[in-house]
Amino acid sequence: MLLRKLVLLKRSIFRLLFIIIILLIAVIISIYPPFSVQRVTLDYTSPFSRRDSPQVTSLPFPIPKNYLLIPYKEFVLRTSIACRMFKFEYPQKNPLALHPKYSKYLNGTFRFVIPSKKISYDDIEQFYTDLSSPKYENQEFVPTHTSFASDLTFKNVPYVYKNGMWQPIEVRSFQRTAILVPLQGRDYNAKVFLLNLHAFFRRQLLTYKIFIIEQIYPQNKFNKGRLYNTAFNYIRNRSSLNITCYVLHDVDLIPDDDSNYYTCETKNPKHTTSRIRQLIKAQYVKYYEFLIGGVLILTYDHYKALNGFSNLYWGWGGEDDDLALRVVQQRMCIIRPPAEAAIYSALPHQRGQRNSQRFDLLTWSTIRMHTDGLSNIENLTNIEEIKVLTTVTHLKVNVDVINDAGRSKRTSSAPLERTKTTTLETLFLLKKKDT
Ligand code: BGN
Repeated sequence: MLLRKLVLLKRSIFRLLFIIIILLIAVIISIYPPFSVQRVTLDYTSPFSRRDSPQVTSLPFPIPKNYLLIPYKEFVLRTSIACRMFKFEYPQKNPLALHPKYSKYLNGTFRFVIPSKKISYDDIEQFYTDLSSPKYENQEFVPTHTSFASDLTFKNVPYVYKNGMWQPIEVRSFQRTAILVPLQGRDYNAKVFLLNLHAFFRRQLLTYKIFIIEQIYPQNKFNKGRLYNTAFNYIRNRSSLNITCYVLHDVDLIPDDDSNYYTCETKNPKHTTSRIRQLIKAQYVKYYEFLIGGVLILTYDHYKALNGFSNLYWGWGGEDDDLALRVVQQRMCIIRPPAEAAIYSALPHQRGQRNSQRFDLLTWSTIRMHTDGLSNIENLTNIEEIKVLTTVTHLKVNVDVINDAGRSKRTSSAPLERTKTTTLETLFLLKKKDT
C-alpha cells in the first residue's frame, strides 16, 4: 500500500517538474524570441549612399513570424545552389525545332575578335547585313578587311532578320531567345560583345534578339536589377516576338566554348558562367558555388516566380546574390552546363563603385521578394528612348523616375554613335591557350 502511494507521489512530482520546465521554456521564448525582429531600411527614394549602416526607418510590410534570417556570408560560403539531382532535358534531334547541340556550325573553343576601338554600332550593323546577304548564301563570306577589323573568321551561317528576330534560314530553332544586356558607360565592351555574340548565336542556330538596356539616369549609380526588370517587362508586353527564353548577360563576358548552349531548360534556371578568365591572365578562375551572376538563362515562369530582381541595389555587387536567395526561398535550384563548356573571357573595364549597403540588403532579401521586384518596376523606371537596329535594340532607361520628377525636360545621353570609321584598323585575334 505504502509502496503504491510512493510510486504515485513520484509520478506526480515528475509531472509537476515537467509542467514547470515547459512553463519556463515558454517564458524564456517570450522574452528572447528565437527569430529577432529587427527594423531595417527600405529607402526607395534615396537609395545609394556611402553610409556604412542604413538609416533605420521601418519596413512597409510585416516580417513573417518565423522568418529565417540567413547569415548571408556563412550561408553562401557553405552552400551550393546547384541542384543535387538533375537531368538536362535530353534534346531530340528534331529538324522542326533544332536544338543548338545539333548545329553543324559549332566550332569548339572559339577564338573571339577584338576590333579596333573606333568600331561603331553602325559598323556592326553593316557587317551583319553584308554577312546575311542572299548573295553569300552558298559561299563563305570572309571579308578581307572592314573599317574596324581585318582577317575576320566568322563563318557565314545563313541568317535572315524577320519580324524583329534573327533566325536561321536552314532550320527552325528550338526556342526564341531574348538576350538582355544591361549597360552603363561600357560602350566599347558592348560593341565587342555584339560583334562576337552575333556570330556565337548563329553558330548555335538560335532565333534571337539582343537588347542593350542602357541606364541614362542617374549617371553615377548603376542599378542592374531595375534594368533587367524593365527590359523583361518591355519584352513580355511584346507578345508578337513570342520569346520563350531569356538570357541575362553581363556585357563584359564572351563565351569561349560553342557547346555552352544558350537554351532554357524548363525545370530549372541555368547558370552558365562557371569559370572566367580575365583577358590579361590566361587562367580560368572558379567563383563560389552560390554565384549566379554573369550569365543566367531562364524562362518567363522562372523569372516571374522570383519576382525578378530586387530594385534596391545601387552600385556594384549583391543584386545577383539577392536573386540567388530568392531562388532558395522559392525552393528552386540552378543547373550548370559541363565545366569544360561553361567558360568565359572577361573584357577589361573600370571597376564599378561598390554598394556599401549590399550586406544589409542581403540580410533581409527574402522577406521583400514579393513586394520588391518585377511587381513594382513600373512605378520606378521609364524607357526614354528606343533605338532599333537589326543587330541590337537599344533601350535607354531612366531607372529612378521618383528622384527625377523635378526635371522638366529629359536629357538623354548621347545617341548611338553614328561616326563611320575610314581607317583600316588592325584586328587582334587572341591566341588562346588551352587551359
Ligand atoms: C560577389 C558579389 C557579386 C558578384 C561576384 C562576382 C557581393 C555581395 C556581398 C558578399 N557579391 O562578391 O555581386 O557578382 O562577387 O564578381 O558583393
